Amino acid sequence: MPVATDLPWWKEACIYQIYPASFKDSNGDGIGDIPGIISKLDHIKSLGVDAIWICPMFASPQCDMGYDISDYEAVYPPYGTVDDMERLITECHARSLRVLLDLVINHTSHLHAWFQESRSSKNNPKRDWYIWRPPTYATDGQRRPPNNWRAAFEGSVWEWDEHTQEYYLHYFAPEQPDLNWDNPATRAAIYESAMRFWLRKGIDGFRVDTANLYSKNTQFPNAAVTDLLSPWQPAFELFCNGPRIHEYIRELNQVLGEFGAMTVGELPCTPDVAKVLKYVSEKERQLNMVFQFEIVELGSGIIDRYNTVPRNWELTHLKAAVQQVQCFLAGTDGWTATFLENHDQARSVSRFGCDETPGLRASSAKMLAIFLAGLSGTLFLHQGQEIGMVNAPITWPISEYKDIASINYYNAVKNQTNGDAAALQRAKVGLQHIARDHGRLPMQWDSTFNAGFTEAVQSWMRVHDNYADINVERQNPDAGSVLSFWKSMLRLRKEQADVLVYGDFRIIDESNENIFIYEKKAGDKCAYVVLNFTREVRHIDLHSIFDIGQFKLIAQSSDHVSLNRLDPFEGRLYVKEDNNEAYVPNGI
Ligand code: TEU
Ligand code: CA
Repeated sequence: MPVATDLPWWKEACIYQIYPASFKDSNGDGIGDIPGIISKLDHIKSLGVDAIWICPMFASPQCDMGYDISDYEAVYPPYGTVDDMERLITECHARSLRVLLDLVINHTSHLHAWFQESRSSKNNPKRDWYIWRPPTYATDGQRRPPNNWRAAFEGSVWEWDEHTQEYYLHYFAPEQPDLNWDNPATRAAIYESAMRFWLRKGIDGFRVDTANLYSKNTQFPNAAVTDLLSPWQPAFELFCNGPRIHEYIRELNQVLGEFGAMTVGELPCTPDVAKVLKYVSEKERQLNMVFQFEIVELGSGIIDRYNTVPRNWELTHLKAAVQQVQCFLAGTDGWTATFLENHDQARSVSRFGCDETPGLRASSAKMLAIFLAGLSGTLFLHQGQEIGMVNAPITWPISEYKDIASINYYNAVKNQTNGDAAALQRAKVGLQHIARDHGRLPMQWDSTFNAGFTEAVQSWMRVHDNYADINVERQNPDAGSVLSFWKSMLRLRKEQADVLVYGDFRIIDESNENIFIYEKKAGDKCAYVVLNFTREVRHIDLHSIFDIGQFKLIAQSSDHVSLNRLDPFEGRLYVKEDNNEAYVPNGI
């Protein structure tokens, strides 16, 4: 059984993600801000979480909502000031909440002083801080970029610079030029400006953006042609896990070590367990844990993420993906991060549950809470998930979508099809299902105008029409609400941390496409999580699966439990206590 003092704080933690633009507007300009976050810390604390992760609040022209940073040491003025951030850190620590910031260091904004210098001339001392290449020429004499890679937000990864007659590399938007990590001076400047500046202010760690993208394959080989309609080919896999990546991440970890700070890194396109372990194994000293994408990418289009339809996934695939992430808990010295939502994802109720009626929405939100709270690893909860917020409805026009990825995808379809109405309708269906916008809708605080998010008439992003039904104020006093359910699940997760946070995970019914049952085990202690992932009543013989007489039902999403009959989207958590001494939870 784990002993409290041996454990770092973050293993048993639940970390609450805040999207600053959409959390709480304190001054009526329609944009969330840091004083707004401070005003809601008591709500966050009341959930029973241990830390917050704030998405980028740094100075930025906001081409990609702050993931394009023009000054790491300044705050985006509509969000507040560095002083506000210092106050936020103090106020969090006063409530025993730790603070993680977002570390976006694969690229900067094109307006960052480093890039402005770099692009000013070929012999500027910072020229080599970004990745510049001369053009190539096709047989017809046309100027061509060095290769055929498609950027994450459409178009080529290479942008032509008239002034110095070279291309620069950008894996994301042209306004997000990639830094050259092979240059030691660049790395030193990143560590100083993006990391130590904030670590010295007392933050407790970082969520590390695109943690496996920094090291480039400088040969820049062409990607295989899979999209015949476009000159630019999907290449994200070729962006990842370059030759020097582990050297860089280890170096980054040394900087964090100076401050005892923790990390959770994003690890896209890396399903391979051995490869993941290279990053998260304790003896490698690289990252404490990573976000893997196998679960949240389920049902995404292959060539174009948004080229898909609702519920385009099978439960057996979800099971396999969960297995792949949970396997780090048994027999490795790694760790894992558990999540279903973030600011790049649609709402989990709309994707994995059902948002069609208030009843099914609430049941499936609770079922998903049991599902997540039963899984091992560090748990991440995205703002609004605690009240069961759902995707924007299909009736909203495309103009309500503000994300650069959504807009660029929609425009690409428009250009490729000459504005074909059916193709555009399909694009909208895909976006309504998995656009990043859904996780960015304003937080629903109460049933007053604009959900109590802002007093402005115009919120930066439209508030969901359902805010009078789904909001914090309404759910708080209601013992049967999704919010109360999440609070009780987070409490149970702490009480049963030995088996729920640290236990070994095993799928019981691998081939069942309707019901997901998994077992958690830690020594003599054992738990079973039983989840109906369908909108129909399902029958099952639980006796044939485990000795139910020895187990206690400690969480249930339905009001009435009938042993072998599962309501639509019903979830249950059974635990068999061992007779050992009580578990000592890990304090801050
Ligand atoms: O996301 C990086 C990333 O890999 C995602 O684009 C991911 O592939 C996608 O969401 C599919 O699940 C990070 C940030 O989270 C995102 O908001 C930024 O746009 C991006 O980096 C660029 O900084
Ligand atoms: Ca504001």
